[in-house]
Amino acid sequence: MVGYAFMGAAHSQAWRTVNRVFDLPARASMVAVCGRDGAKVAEAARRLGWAEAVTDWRELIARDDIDVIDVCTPGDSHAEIAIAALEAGKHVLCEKPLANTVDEARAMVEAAVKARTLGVRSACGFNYRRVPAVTLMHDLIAAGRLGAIRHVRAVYLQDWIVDPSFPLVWRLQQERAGSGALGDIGAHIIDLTQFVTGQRITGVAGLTETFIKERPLPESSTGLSASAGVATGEVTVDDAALFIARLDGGAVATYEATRFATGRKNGLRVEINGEYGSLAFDLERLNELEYYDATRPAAEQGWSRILVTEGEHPYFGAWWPPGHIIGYEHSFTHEMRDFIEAVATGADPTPSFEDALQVQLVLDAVQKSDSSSWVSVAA
Ligand code: SOE
Repeated sequence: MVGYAFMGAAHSQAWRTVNRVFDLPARASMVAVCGRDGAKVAEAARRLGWAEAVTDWRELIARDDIDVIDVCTPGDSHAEIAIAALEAGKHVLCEKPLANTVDEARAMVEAAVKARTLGVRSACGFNYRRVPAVTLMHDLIAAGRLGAIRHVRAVYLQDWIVDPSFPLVWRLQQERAGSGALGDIGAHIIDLTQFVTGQRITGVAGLTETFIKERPLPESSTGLSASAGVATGEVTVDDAALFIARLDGGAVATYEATRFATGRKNGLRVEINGEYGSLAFDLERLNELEYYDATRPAAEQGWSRILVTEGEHPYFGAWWPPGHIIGYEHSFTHEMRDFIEAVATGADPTPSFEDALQVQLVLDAVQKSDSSSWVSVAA
């Protein structure tokens, strides 16, 4: 694994757990973790359960005892690491968004396509697909339970940078992160809604906003927390991004991704309205799926809450008895489960780099459309 901050910790938890919960055709062994600071990465290896710590990712891809490279670094190094790893014959799991630009994402797809012909696999880590309630949402829609999809309504709301004195961490720097709320959390709802509906976004009209244009430079930072220094710097990404979209199956959609939704910590909500009913998911209640079945007699219609913890539900059979709920980290365990199974059986894991490139194209389209078709209202 390359990188060991927030996503590195989440992935490590999943690698530690996956073979203890799921019966799989191969076992993950946590050979080595890489980070630039020798002392810090050694401490992270001990804490997260990696046998060794190294400071140059090239060392990892040169080793014969490593089959998989898990890329958990900021977006500016995804392309270089993933492409080199694929060329060295390593299977690659890369955090989202796939890259910082469409060009980088295209180069990654090219490497992935070449590697695939040699049996070398790759996937992008859109973990929320693997929340059982989200997978169930996908399965119900694929089974035709909603009929034609009319509306997709998706929001991803956070508030961790509302305070203007919160430092300018890498997620707020365009050269490191590519974009702001748009790529970091907007990418999740783009992937999730396209996954559950089976439809792809064909066009968008969007707007982005950066509310706080200058922030103190960080003195230190880990994950989403940081301490501020005295000097300041320019915020070069969006704080919020909103867009409308059309999907190729005829649905229309609204999306909102923001880090300024005061009081909303990690509020990912999606509602799908179809011909025969609706489904709704809220990450803050991730064991539940809301279902409105409009095919029932009028007198019996109403929203129902499915507690997605039955053995019959996606992934759940391997966990606990019904009603014994799971959380955020389990989505990563499921991601590793599916990745290991695909790699070990010679199949292509999903979402592929091609799927992730398509998300990148949507992000790019939103940025390009930003305010370009804006119509001012007369005073
Ligand atoms: C920060 O906004 C973040 O950690 C994202 O980078 C993750 O992808 C998301 O799952 C939670 O929020």
